[in-house]
Parts: sequence; structure tokens; C-alpha cells
Amino acid sequence: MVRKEMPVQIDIVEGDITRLKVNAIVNAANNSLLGGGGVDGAIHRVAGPQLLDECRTLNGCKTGEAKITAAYQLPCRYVIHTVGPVWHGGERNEAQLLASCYRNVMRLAQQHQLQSIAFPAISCGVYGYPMLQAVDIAVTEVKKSVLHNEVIEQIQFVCFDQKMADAYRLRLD
Ligand code: AR6
Repeated sequence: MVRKEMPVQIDIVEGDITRLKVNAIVNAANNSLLGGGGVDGAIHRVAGPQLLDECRTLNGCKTGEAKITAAYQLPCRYVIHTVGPVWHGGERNEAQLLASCYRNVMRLAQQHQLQSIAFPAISCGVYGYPMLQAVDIAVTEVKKSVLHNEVIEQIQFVCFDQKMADAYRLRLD
């Protein structure tokens, strides 16, 4: 099915993803799904220990895949955990794996009939993915996915700093 109605709103937001009252925020997690630093640490801190309890039942997550949980003390409804690739120079399937993160998150969003979703810049922190290349993949995959999604209304790309936000602006203009 191809989307016919109103276009999806795509926004660039500077700030902390844990504050957003969207249907789902995306977590840039690791294979264990048991927490870590960066955005993962922030999400677990705000969600509280019940999130970790639920994550323990999921048996981890492969790189490029995604799993959904409740959001507990966070203001959003769900957290979609995905595991981006570690950047090794670009010859280890990094681009395909990062694209697969965005596609699998959007697939879960469709399955759960989500209207709004907020993404951090997956793999762009500790995992070292080059910013402009990651932004290009994020925007390309999300725009492709929304064409086949009748429910989604708003996508937010959440940036922790201005440099990241500028990279999205450049790509979306
Ligand atoms: N809100 C929005 N963006 C954030 C926030 C926040 N609260 N905190 C950080 N960022 P990273 P990765 C940005 O390192 O590279 C964890 O330990 C950050 O500036 O969180 O995918 C996991 O457990 C950067 O642009 O994720 C994994 O082990 C982006 O989010 C590993 O890090 C992603 O940075 C995953 O590494």
C-alpha cells in the first residue's frame, strides 16, 4: 500500500530524547540490551529499573535489528531498542547494518500503529559512525519507509548538539 494522504512531518530537534512525549523513542543500544552510556544510559536512567527488567527477558538484539518495550517512567509510550554497527572504516557492512536499524524500527512502528517516533543519531556517538554518512542513511531509509506507512504522522531526528542538527538540516533542505 502506498501512502496517499498528508505528508509526514519530519523535524530536527535539538535536545534530550528522554523528554519527548512521542509514541516511541528509539534507543541506540548494544547487543546485550542491558544498558550502557550515551543515549542508552539516559533512557534507562529516566525509565527506571523496570525497563532493565523487561530488557532482560529479550535475550539481547543483533546488530541491525530492533525490539520494542514499554517506556515506564519516560513520557513516551514505547522504547524501540536497536543496535547500530560499530564503525570500522566502512568495509564491514556498516552502511547496510545502519540502514537495517532504521528499517526495522520503522517496521515495528507500523506493526504497533505508531503515529510519532523520535530517533537519536544511531551509531554516531561511541560507535564512531561518520556523521554525514549516518545522516544520509537515516533520512533515506526513513523517507522510504514512510511511503508504505499509512499511520505515521511525525518523525523527529533528535540531536544532542548543534553540529549534528546542522548535518540533518543540510540533508533535509
Ligand atoms: N538525547 C539525544 N541524543 C543523545 C542523548 C540524549 N539524551 N545522549 C546522547 N545522544 P551513543 P552509539 C546522542 O554513544 O554511537 C551506549 O553505551 C549522541 O551525542 O549514545 O550508537 C550503548 O549501550 C550521539 O550523537 O550511541 C552502546 O554500547 C548519538 O546520541 C553504544 O553506546 C548516539 O550516541 C552505542 O553507541
